[in-house]
Amino acid sequence: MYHQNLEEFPENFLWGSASAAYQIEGAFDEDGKGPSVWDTFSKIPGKTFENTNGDIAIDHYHRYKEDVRLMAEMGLKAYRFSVAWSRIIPDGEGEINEAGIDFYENLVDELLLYGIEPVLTLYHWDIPQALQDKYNGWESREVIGSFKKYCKVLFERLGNKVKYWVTFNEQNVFTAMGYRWETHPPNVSDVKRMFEANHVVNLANAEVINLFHKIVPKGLIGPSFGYGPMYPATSNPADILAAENGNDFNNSWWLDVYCKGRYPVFTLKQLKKNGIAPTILPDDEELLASAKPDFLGINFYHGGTVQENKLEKPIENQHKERAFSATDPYLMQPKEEQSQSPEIPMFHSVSNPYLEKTNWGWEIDPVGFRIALREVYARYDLPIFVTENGLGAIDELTESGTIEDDYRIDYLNAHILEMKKALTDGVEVIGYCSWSFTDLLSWLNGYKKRYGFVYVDRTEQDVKDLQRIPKKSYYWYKNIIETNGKNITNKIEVLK
Ligand code: BGP
Repeated sequence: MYHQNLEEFPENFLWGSASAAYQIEGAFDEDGKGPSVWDTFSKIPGKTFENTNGDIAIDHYHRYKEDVRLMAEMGLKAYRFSVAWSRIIPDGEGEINEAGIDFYENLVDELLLYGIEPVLTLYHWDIPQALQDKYNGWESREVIGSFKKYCKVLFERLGNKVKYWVTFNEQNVFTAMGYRWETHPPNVSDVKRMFEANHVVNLANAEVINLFHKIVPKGLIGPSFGYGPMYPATSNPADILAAENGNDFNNSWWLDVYCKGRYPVFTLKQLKKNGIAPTILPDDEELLASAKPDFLGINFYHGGTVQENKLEKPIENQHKERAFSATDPYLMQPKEEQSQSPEIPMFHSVSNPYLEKTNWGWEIDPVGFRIALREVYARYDLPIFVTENGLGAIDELTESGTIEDDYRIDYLNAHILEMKKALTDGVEVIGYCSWSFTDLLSWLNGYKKRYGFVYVDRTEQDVKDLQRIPKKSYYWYKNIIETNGKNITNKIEVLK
């Protein structure tokens, strides 16, 4: 669809920015906080870039007022942050830690003082270590009750101040990284366990959405999903089918459950065939169908391109040693190997020749952002809140003390322009949070990979003074907010 004129953003559009507790707070054991799985996992040598961890991070816990002041000076309309469960209930299910609640209440009050809408994420990957040890974390249904207890505390204490709530951040990412690729806690590689844990998270998501609607009837709640459109590598119908499979496996597997209350048929059947489908009890279906999110949070970084899998070779990096051949069809594989690669008969991932990549190899795809917004809106018919989008890059502090991050401005401008087109197409987008406001700890890439509008002066090993320095992109976004996106055009004018 080509539009000669783009519609303006709605007056109350939530121009925001996002963060997550472990990536910014530090104070990992202060004021009664218990350890989370990330406190433990990041201490395993070799798991993170230069063994970085969030013990201090950017010390937001002690400097939140300074950070909020910078948000206010920028004119930010919304700020998405996450609550560390183990600050509120240190062992995950027992005593409530008032000091933890106070911290978030103070943060919320500070935001409201400046007219910034708080957007609270309940779970951004940091389950208390005690629950991991006692129950095996998300693999046990016991944890659903613990999560409900924690959420109830927040609903009751902050429900009158916070309107927008996110249940789980990128369930697709933390379950895959944690239970399949051994790159996040709990450091497991087992797809059967991944699908089981994922199902428990689905149940927890449904339970807390229902609980929220009872306790905070005027609030709005939804999950934040890491969405990527799936492109066929060619117009060969076999590749189109592969892209449909890819979409089913990578997106609908979660979004259908959130919004329709059931798993997509084809992927579920495939998993059952391989003996790796989750255990779904009769009451589960009723629960999943009963929970209705008010909006969908969409995090957008990149999509993927796929082709028919002729079973001639495995998906890149998936089978480290084993090679497939045409005479060695998938169904002849030993059960254990089949179950480790559920995608193999469905699609095969390839690189997209039309897209450039970031320094970390992520495809840059602004048009894909518009496609993502349209696909999600058309399929689920819910307002969309973009809860993350941004560019991870190496930023240099110049001798004159500035950060000239024009590449980030280009990236954000291109994406916001496509969002404006999606809006003109007819998608209901209620807000946009860039990732991230300040620089912060990248889960696996330390402080080298930066996303913020505000530079934080520290390196992996040297905490320095953690000085906050607004980058060029800070002033650019300030202007975008001031003009409610009117200056988002094909021509970039950087204002300072
Ligand atoms: C998303 C996470 C964020 C953030 C972002 C950038 O998946 O929700 O928490 O980390 O990705 O990721 P990275 O730091 O790995 O580049």
